[in-house]
Amino acid sequence: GKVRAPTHIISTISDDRGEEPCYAGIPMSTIVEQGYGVGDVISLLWFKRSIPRYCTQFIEICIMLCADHGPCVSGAHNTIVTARAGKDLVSSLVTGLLTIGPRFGGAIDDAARYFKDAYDRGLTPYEFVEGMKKKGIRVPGIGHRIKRGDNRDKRVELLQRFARTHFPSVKYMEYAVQVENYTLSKANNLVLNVDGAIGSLFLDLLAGSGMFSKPEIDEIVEIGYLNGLFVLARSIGLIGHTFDQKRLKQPLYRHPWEDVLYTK
Ligand code: Q5B
Repeated sequence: GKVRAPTHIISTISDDRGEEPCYAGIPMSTIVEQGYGVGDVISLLWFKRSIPRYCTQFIEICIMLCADHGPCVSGAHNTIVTARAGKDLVSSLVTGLLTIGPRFGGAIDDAARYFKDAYDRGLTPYEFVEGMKKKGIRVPGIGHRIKRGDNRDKRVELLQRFARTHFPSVKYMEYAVQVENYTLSKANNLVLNVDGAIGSLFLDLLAGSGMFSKPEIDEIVEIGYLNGLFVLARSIGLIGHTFDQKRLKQPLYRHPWEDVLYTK
């Protein structure tokens, strides 16, 4: 029989060899003519399948409400400083993206991992939070620099409202809310933040949609797909900040001496 020479690359998500590109087997003409959205494209290329409309709508809402959060956050600040140093779009974008991590925007995967583990093991919020404290680990998805118990994050409320209306089950999100109730009893800044809301609700999407097997859900959580949502979304805002600085012809940024504590 025929012997296939081993290939250097294996790829399973898209195919550009035919008349038109296909995403997870779906031809581009179908994607365009049947009105697929960005949520569908993300699902095809990341999860290799079509998922129900409420799920792709949820993905699109995550993208829209994480697209930007003003000029003062770590990512936008880096991008603004870089654009003002005269650097190009890609350099300005990636310097902002590089700040995304466990403290800023990149806590979604860990929030999903820890909430899932705690819920699946039946831990009470007290056991979960105090257990994390003993290990010296901050609860991912909890806490914010400017949001408070009496000044909640509207983005979190919008996600919760959408999910409560459209998802068959929101058990992981309700668990995250119970955790928030407990952390808020300790300090007013320990709210469920946007990373925690997306992390817990994506678990509900994966578990409740009937589109993913248990091993697939475990793999998605283990590999860490969900920070990708923040990276993708915030790129939109960071690109905007780059154009904004260039349009405004802003000069080289230099931090004021008065705002530095020079000490020995
Ligand atoms: N404490 C977010 O901290 C922040 C605790 C905690 C237990 C916690 C912190 C944190 C986990 C990571 C996370 C996503 C660094 C945040 C985002 C996107 C954004 C950003 C934007 C956007 C804030 C004061 C006291 C200390 C701490 C304790 C704090 N967090 N304990 N679990 N999770 N969260 N990140 O205000 O006894 O005094 O030592 O790491 O989920 O990034 O808009 O800005 O869209 O761009 O600096 O929304 O919460 O508070 O460090 O002064 O801590 O609270 O141990 O206790 P802060 P700190 P103590 S959303």
